[in-house]
Parts: sequence; C-alpha cells; structure tokens
Amino acid sequence: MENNKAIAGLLCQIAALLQEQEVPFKPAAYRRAAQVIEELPRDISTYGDEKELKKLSGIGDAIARKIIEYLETGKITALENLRITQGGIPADLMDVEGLGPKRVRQIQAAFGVKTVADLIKAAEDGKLRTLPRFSELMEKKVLENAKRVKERTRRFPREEVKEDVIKLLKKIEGVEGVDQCSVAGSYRREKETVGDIDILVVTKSPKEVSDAIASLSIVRDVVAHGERKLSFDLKSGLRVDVRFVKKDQWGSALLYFTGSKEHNIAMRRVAIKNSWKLNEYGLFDGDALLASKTEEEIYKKLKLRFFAPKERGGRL
Ligand code: DCT
Ligand code: MG
Ligand code: MG
Repeated sequence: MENNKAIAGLLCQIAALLQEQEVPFKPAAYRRAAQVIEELPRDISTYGDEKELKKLSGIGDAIARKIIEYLETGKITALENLRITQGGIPADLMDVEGLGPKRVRQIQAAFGVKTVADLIKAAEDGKLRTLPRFSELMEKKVLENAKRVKERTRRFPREEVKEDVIKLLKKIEGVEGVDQCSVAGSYRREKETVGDIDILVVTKSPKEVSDAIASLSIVRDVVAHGERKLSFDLKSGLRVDVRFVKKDQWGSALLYFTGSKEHNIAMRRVAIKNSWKLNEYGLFDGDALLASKTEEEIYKKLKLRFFAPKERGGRL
C-alpha cells in the first residue's frame, strides 16, 4: 500500500499549492481523491488502467492520468512544475509529511532552512517549536518524518552496494521473460557513490516480468509499479529503478539511462545540430530511425568516438 500513501501525499501537495494560488474547487477535489486513495483496500497499482481508475469515486480524468504517470515514472510533472512556479520550494522539504508550503516557507524565512539536513538540525535544536502555529509535539513529528526522507535521499558508497547489485542482476536474469539486462546509471559509470541503482531490462512481457521482480525476496517496499518502470527499496534502504524496454531500443535506452544527465544533454545537442532527435527510443531524422540497437552505432552516427561509461561525466 506504499503507492496509495505516496500518491495521496503528492495529491495533497498539489492541493496545498493550488490553494495558495487561490484556485477555486480544485484543491478540495485533490484532497477528496487523496482520501479515497488512502482508504482503498488494495494497492492502487492493482486497479488497472486510467479507465478503471476513473470508476473510483472522486477520481476524474486529470487525477487518473497523474496516478498512472506516478506509477510509471515515479513522479508527477504537474506537481514538479507547481513547485517551481511557486517560489522554488525544494521537493524534498515538501516530501516531509506534515509540512505544507506555508510551513516550509515559514521555516525557510525564519531559519534559512534549505535542505532536509538543515531542517533536521533546526528541529534538533528546538527551533521549530518557537514558531507560531508550531508545537513541541509537531517539532518531534517533523523531525521523525524528515529523518525518513533523509534516509531515502542518502547516497551509498559503490563498494557497499556492489554485492547487492551483483546478486540482484543474477536474480533478474533468472526471471522468466527477461531477454537481457544490465545495470545503468551512476553505478555503470563507476561513480564512487550512487543515489540509486538503475537497471535496464529487455522483455516482451513487461507486466509479468515486473510482477515477478516485485515479488523477489530481496525487495522490501515497492514504490512504483508499472509496465515501463518498477521502483523498489532493498532491505538496506537502497532504491532500485528498473526500466523495461524493447530489444531494438537497447542501445538508445542504455545510453540514456547510463547518463550522466549532462552527457545526455551534450549528445542531444550534437543530434540537434544535424536536425536529428535523440531520446531513449533512438536517434531519429524526423520519423525515420537512424540508430537504436547499440550504443556504438549511435556514437558512430553522430560522428563521435565511443565514450566508455566511466567517461560519461559531462562534456564531449
Ligand atoms: N536522466 C536524464 N535526465 C534526467 C534524469 C535522468 O538524462 N533529468 C538519465 C541520466 C541518468 C539516468 O537517467 C538515471 O538517472 P538517475 O538515477 O537520477 O541518475 P544517476 O546518474 O544514476 O545518479 P544517482 O547516483 O544520483 O542515481
Ligand atoms: Mg541512478
Ligand atoms: Mg534512478
């Protein structure tokens, strides 16, 4: 039921931000939907597609779409945009349960708190309780919730997670329907610390494979469960992102999910210079596919040398 709680929390954040903009009706609708979702008897990812979700009371088009987006990608773009347009409230501060935009701003203004670490310090120093509309009890709750967010955003030394990664890859390779798999992201780039583990899987049956991986014993909490992406935490607290792709997109997907983000941007720029487009599905000239099967052919087509994952930090 991890998804229900997470989605309800995000919908409440949307409600709070819309309310600040004095948008009528919508905040109440988002809150109502959040409550419906919190009270569902089963995990929301088991309710099926957009059409099925809309059968639930209080869930219309817009909210159903956001739920599917979250289940497939782990985020809600509309919320991220609201956070940006509304004064750049740091996402991880708003992820602390019990902190709405008003309180976040209040704490920012009073103590210059910018990060969850700052927040923990302010709470530990007993500063929060001195603010209007705060209490000692609330400070204690905020501290607990902030620590939980911090655990989620912590980075892990590569050496510490190596064994888990090798074990996990072996297990995933053994799942029926998995044709190919590789680790991507910062782990593949051999960074000294990793924020999460990104894994790419080729399969013709993403739904079955996603279900099978989610039920592996090494998995602690499943946080997003869709046909394009599965996210879960290992027992160590390490987050794992698994993406499902088609065999002929292997190269472009591996390139994209290996990153770094800066390397991807630099590569895209080269594509654009040729009036082409590069994304996780391939390198395209209009609708025509130029390359997607291997990383090598994409570099070659762009007239670049091959960059080993370790070299993909930034500029070309
Ligand atoms: N990516 C991207 N643009 C983004 C986000 C991600 O191109 N806005 C790509 C590049 C990296 C890959 O997806 C995986 O994303 P993350 O796991 O967020 O990044 P990472 O490089 O693996 O770093 P971290 O160690 O923080 O996970
Ligand atoms: Mg990563
Ligand atoms: Mg990731």
